[in-house]
Amino acid sequence: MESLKIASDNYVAFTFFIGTMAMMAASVFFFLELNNTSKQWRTSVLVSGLITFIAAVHYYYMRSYNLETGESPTFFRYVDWILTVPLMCVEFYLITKKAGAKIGLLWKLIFASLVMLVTGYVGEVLDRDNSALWGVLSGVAYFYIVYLVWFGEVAKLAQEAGPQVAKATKILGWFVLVGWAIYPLGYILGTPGGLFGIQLVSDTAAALNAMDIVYNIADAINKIGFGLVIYALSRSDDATVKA
Ligand SMILES: *C/C=C(C)/C=C/C=C(C)/C=C/C1=C(C)CCCC1(C)C
Repeated sequence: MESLKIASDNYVAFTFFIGTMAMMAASVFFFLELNNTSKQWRTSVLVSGLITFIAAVHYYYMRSYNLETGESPTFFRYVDWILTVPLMCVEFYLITKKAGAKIGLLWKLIFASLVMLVTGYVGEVLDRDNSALWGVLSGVAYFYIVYLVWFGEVAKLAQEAGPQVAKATKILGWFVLVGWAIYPLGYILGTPGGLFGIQLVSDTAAALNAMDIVYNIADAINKIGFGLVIYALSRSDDATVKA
């Protein structure tokens, strides 16, 4: 156990701590609810729990890493995203499966998410001088996911899967469009070339702090909120009729 204290003005450490607790609590909730979930939705709710659980473990590490070194835990952050974002893609596949979603759709979503995250990592860590370029590449993959969910295959299948799935997909679409857009904002704050070469926060340490706080808030909204939408779908009427 650490004996390191969190200073009362250390908002970065504070959000890492709250993030750990929130992810842990959400995981316990999703896992315990599995018993009262209809068979048809059990895998989806299980995946919601896995997403918050993986995040909880990473937050636990990120929290102590940040406290001990005072640095931004970029590596753990990206490992976490590389595991959890594809799982969110699995959720889109699972809820549209009953309307005939094919495995190819799942691979498209997963591939786009990996391109988005790998190029982001390169820009944030390996080639910071060209972070604007990598950010743009990452953004292209991001908008492809937005397109699939809002207008492409996911949207069409969700319509066919019935009103409850259509409604849930719409809400998840907002998460992807608005909730996920918070991350590029963090990237712009934290990298020198983030916004086409303009650095918004001039002091590097302050910029990295701002980035961590933005990422932590975004994770809580996106991982727990996303899971709760799936949970609500599993509780909606037409979903349980067939159980
Ligand atoms: C639970 C974690 C989630 C939902 C993480 C999502 C991350 C993104 C949508 C990141 C996107 C990025 C861009 C679109 C451009 C700049 C680089 C990234 C990786 C921050």
